[in-house]
Amino acid sequence: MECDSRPGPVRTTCAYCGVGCGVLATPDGTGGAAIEGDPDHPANFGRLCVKGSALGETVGLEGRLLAPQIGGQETDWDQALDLVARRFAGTIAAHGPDSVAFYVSGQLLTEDYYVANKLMKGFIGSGNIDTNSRLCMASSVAGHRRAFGSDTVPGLYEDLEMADTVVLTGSNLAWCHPVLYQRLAAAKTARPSMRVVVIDPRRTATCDIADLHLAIEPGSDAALFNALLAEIDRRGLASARFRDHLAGADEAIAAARLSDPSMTGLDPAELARFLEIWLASEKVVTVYSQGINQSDSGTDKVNAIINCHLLTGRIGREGMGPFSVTGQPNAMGGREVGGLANMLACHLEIENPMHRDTVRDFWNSPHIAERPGLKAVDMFRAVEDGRIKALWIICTNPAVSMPDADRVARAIAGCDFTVVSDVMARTDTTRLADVLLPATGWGEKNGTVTNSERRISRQRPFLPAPGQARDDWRILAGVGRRMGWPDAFAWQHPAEIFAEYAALSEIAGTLGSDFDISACAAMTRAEYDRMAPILWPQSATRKGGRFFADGRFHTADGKARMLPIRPQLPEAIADGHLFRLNTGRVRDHWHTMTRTGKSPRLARHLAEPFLELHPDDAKRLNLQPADLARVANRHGTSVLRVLVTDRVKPGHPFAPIHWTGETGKAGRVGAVVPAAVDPVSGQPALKSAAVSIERYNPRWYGFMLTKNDLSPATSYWAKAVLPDGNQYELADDRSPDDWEEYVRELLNIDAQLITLHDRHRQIHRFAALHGGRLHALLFTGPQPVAVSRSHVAGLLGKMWEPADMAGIPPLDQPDTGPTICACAGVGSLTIERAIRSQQLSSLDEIGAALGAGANCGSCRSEIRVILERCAGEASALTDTGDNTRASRDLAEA
Ligand SMILES: Nc1nc2c(c(=O)[nH]1)N[C@H]1C(S)=C(S)[C@@H](COP(=O)(O)OP(=O)(O)OC[C@H]3O[C@@H](n4cnc5c(=O)[nH]c(N)nc54)[C@H](O)[C@@H]3O)O[C@H]1N2
Ligand SMILES: Nc1nc2c(c(=O)[nH]1)N[C@H]1C(S)=C(S)[C@@H](COP(=O)(O)OP(=O)(O)OC[C@H]3O[C@@H](n4cnc5c(=O)[nH]c(N)nc54)[C@H](O)[C@@H]3O)O[C@H]1N2
Ligand code: SF4
Ligand SMILES: [Mo]
Repeated sequence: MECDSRPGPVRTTCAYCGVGCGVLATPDGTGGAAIEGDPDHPANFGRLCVKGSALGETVGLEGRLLAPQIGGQETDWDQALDLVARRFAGTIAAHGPDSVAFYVSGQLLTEDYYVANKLMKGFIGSGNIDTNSRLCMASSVAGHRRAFGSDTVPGLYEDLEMADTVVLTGSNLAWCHPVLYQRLAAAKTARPSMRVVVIDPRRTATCDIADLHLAIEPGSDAALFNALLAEIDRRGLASARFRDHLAGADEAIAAARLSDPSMTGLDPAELARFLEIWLASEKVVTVYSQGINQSDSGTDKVNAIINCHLLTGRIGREGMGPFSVTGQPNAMGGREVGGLANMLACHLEIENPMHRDTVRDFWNSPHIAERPGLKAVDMFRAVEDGRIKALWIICTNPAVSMPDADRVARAIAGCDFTVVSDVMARTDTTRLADVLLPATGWGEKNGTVTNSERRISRQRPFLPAPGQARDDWRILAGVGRRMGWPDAFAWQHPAEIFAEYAALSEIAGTLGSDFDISACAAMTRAEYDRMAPILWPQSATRKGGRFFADGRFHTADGKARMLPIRPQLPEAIADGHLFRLNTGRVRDHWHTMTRTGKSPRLARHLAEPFLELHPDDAKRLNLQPADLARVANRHGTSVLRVLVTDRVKPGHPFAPIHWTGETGKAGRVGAVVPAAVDPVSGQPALKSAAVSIERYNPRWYGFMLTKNDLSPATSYWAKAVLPDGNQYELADDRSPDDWEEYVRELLNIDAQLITLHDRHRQIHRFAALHGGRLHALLFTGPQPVAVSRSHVAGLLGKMWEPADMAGIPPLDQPDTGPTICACAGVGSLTIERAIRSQQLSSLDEIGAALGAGANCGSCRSEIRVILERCAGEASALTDTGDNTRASRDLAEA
């Protein structure tokens, strides 16, 4: 174990989003850890969001994969690695290097990523390594490379604080980059003249601090930024200083003039206001994320944004620039090491023969990939049709997160040989593997990550590696050595990998690469262990800072490229019965929930997969709040709880991406997302699936709590973890003949069963007791079950009382309502009551009275909605952001 044994907290970096917050972890000696924000880390200065604060709840060993498995049987590392090396080598010998592939992840550490890339591109000699960053950052990478000649994020986080105008487009920063959002919100409070514009077809929590929200027609961002570009030109606001540093300006402006601003669906006054705000101040930052990238014209959208910054010269100086925020903790690091199928390490290019030779010479490798490998969607197609016969999936869950997810899952299942490295034993993807390899996870791993502003921070271990778990780099190196390259994969410590990488970056720097961290090449292991967060570049001549203020870019002629953009909306949906499904994230969960799903605190906010549906659509479909909807197309089906809200536009429902086969029966939205991709970047259009929606009419609905972990045999279920068990939303197509027998089977227990039947109303309630204590509780009925989830969740394990069967708190015990503030555990009804009884009128007063919203601040926008509702401004039900609220409000009615 390489655990930092000094007393006191270990400095590390959060496991989740690309903000890359510094964390102080103090192990509790029993496998857990106390977590605090690192006050000295320049990303967060001590702040953490709710996911970061709850990290300590997710490091437990429940569900961990602790030993290698072959065909479902535990084995040892030698057996497993020998088999992997033999099968990969055999496949390559018989079918060539392109018959194998790695599919990796922006959650790997840089050192892991470097080794995977070296093995595939340098030694196996194929470009077939791609990453989930293809689903995430590829359009930004392609847009940067087209404009700047390199994948460079020019600015820094502090630019958001220094700007006079911050535009957030396709970004729900409040929920997805919460600490950066908090920094922005604080800057705006301190300097109220600052303007914030949010561009998103949905009204999200991010709109809370917006002076202007443009609910544009989905996919129309390029038309909006083209309108801006044309206006910049019309008003003569092009930068004279920058003119000689740009190529393609005339063509870009001509294309912008031709494009039609009405595509955005905005009324002219809104559009004019946007142009006014953007043009009024020189210090503008335009932040963008998946609403831009995950589109079939994602790269064009990126360049439409960058065009405006280039033409005005608003780039690379304090408080200005285009700013693509990265999603995963090491999405940026993966781009740097060449994790994408079309890149080499250190931002060198696979298409460039000199770059290829340089990397091959440096690695002293037998080959180097001659051409880009298959991008994620194509890679799984090649797995499907047998061109790829051996596949290694590392640190990602493609059976859930890829578009056309059912097809991807079938392809993986059908592959001759699939290896999956994960920290968890049971995921939708591990289920399909021939060989499972246990990786060390956050808190155990040792290495570096790079955040959205190019800051490299250390992740340090503070827990021992459990069972036989090994670091991902070590697993990969073990296979490399076994495949016949002992010297190239001989590292003993991640510091050695980092030093090798830094040395390669020095050579890359001489070839003109922006990514040069050669100052780290001579770092000793002790220095690496102590390394403070640094911004790249770090070379003899440059230390950190912004890029491009001088107008020098990484293209052959040094000029930036402006691109002529012809905006394209997603293909029109001809069939009037179809909807355009938008997908994205919720505040308290991380992707496929393998880690956040372990935290009862994080499960309280949104406990079930849901569908945000506009009231007009709901009416048309005869759907009431808390009904279930079947969302389908020819690719697959998903069943989701209906949340009626005017946050979304008619025809454009929204569903979260987090639910899987482990946490639900049919909540995987990837099943209905087609695999259409952006032609330049290969990034899938994950925000606009054409789907049909219909009411799902089960025979009965149920809500169940149990101390056990079950996969109910009902036609619908969704699970959320409780401190002392699990809760399940249920529905089924068949009514049992004998409820009691059915319930015993469902609960899989032999316990005392207390029953309550109202056969006339078809309502049945069951309590299963062990020694008088509540082991399980089940409520069923012909309508969505209306009980107070927060109340009954607290009953598990307590002595049973008849009142428990009511499902609502007794009169002397006020109902807390669904959790709004996960940090302080405060529910919506508690907040409402306090507002009314104590006449609270501001977020600060609520924070002082209840603690709600006073810690990480992630819930402040939801609290504000409750405040407004109490002031009689917003409608009930539709606006708290909590789907389970829909069911519970029925109870209140
Ligand atoms: N809580 C939480 N935070 C996370 C993650 C998580 O799983 N949970 N994941 C991390 C990762 S990997 C990523 S990539 C980031 C993603 O961070 P974001 O990109 O901010 O998150 P999303 O919810 O995917 O999508 C952002 C918004 O794009 C909007 N949108 C959809 N179509 C369009 C369009 O055509 N134009 C515009 N302008 N907007 C559109 C959606 O309505 C949505 O609100 O979050 C990171 N942070
Ligand atoms: N419809 C739709 N689909 C989407 C998106 C969307 O907005 N809409 N967003 C896309 C985006 S931006 C992203 S980034 C992807 C994310 O999608 P995924 O990458 O598939 O999601 P995760 O749940 O983060 O998967 C990480 C896996 O790695 C495991 N793991 C965690 N730590 C380690 C480790 O240290 N080593 C190893 N070996 N394993 C580890 C986890 O248990 C988990 O199984 O989803 C994409 N899919
Ligand atoms: S904002 Fe939250 S999830 Fe993102 S790095 Fe910081 S603490 Fe982690
Ligand atoms: Mo992502």
